[in-house]
Amino acid sequence: AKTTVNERTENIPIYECQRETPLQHHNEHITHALEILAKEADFRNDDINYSRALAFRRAACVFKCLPSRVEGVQEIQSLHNIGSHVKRIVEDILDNGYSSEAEKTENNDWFKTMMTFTGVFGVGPAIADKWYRLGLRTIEDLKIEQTLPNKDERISTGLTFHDDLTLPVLRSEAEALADLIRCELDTIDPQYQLVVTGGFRRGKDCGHDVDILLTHPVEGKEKGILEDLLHRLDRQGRLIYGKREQSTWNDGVLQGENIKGQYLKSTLDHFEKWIGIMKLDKKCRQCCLNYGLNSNEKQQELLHSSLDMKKVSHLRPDTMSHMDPKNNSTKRKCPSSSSEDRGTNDRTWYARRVDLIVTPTSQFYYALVGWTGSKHFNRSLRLYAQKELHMKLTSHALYDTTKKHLIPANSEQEVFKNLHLRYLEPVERNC
Ligand code: 8DG
Ligand code: MN
Ligand code: MN
Repeated sequence: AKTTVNERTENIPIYECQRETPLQHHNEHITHALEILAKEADFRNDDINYSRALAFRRAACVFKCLPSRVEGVQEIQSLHNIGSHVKRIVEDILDNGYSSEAEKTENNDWFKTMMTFTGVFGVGPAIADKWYRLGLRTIEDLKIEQTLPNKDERISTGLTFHDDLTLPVLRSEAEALADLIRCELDTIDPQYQLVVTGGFRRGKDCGHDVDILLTHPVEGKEKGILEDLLHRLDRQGRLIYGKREQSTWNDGVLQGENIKGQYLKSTLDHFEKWIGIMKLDKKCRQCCLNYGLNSNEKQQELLHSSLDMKKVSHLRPDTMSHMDPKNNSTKRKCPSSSSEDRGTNDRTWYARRVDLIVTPTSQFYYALVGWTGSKHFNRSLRLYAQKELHMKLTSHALYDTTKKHLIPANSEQEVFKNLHLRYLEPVERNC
């Protein structure tokens, strides 16, 4: 007999980290609307709306892990994390094909402007809202308004390279960048290891940046690598802008003043890192057809207008050596450095957002889980650790607050084991 969605889903575990959330799922028509409403709540930037955004995201996550498309509202009656507001939204979608509330939000002037402005590197909801209230609406408005963004070098760089930075970074570019850095590291000390984390490690085909984790098997030898590496990249003329942050980690951090849950709100950690913008040759963009491309229409358009389609990569994430920290890649030939800046249109490179993070080897696997994400998955892990195990999880460590000691991990599997959770592959952490 055919089982109903109810029968198949009533045992969905409470925490997102206890269940598989694939990249592609069956309820995009619902999650799209919920994510718009979550975004809008985020933009409002206060405690009440923080909770509202979380509620929309939690609900969206439930729909992402359902085994089939929801066709009737009775199917979701017994699901947890679906409140009356979300039920009304789903009902509207099932009746009319779309959510009038989400559509209204999408067409709202403030929301549209907030989307545009927070899309600029270095701009958060507070600044975006300030600009909105000054009557500014478009990127052009910001560029003309000399006084505002130029005060902040980060924002002015974000504006200068806005077109590039809103062009999605492709997997082939993440690979090329990793090759380039791998090559430099090899000449310094081949024992240095790097792994591409973030969305690419979760199987995404494109993203807003490249997140790279760096480490060395000898504790302490990771210190200084970033300075050395950045110096080399700078000499090649690859750095456009960047801010290097020193490590602020110490043993006191893990007992954590924020144990009450404040740290759940923030993804910030204490690693030495570089948050910046690099030049990457245009020829590094190769279309990747293995996974379904992001449904976002703009991305589709951009993909097809500006891509070199000659080479189509069929690499899946699990076949890529960079994505597996244990698979030490063989030495590669250094790709040639990018050519000189020759103005905007005929230049040979794109500006790309890059995060480089340095971790001591003892914290590597916690860092790997943290920097693989998703952000919501991390939040769920941390909440679960705190509520169910009385432990504090960060991107640095797992700390048992009762026994007052650290729990080490020598693999990602061990991180999950320490948390008494079934292991989830990175591609199953897309909540
Ligand atoms: P995208 O770039 O493909 O659009 O998405 P993403 O790769 O999932 O998001 P991200 O903003 O690049 O963040 C990657 C992960 O890094 C995310 O799960 C949060 C995590 N993370 C930490 N610590 C920190 C931190 O200090 N700052 C930031 N921005 N992210 C951090 O574990
Ligand atoms: Mn990323
Ligand atoms: Mn990032």
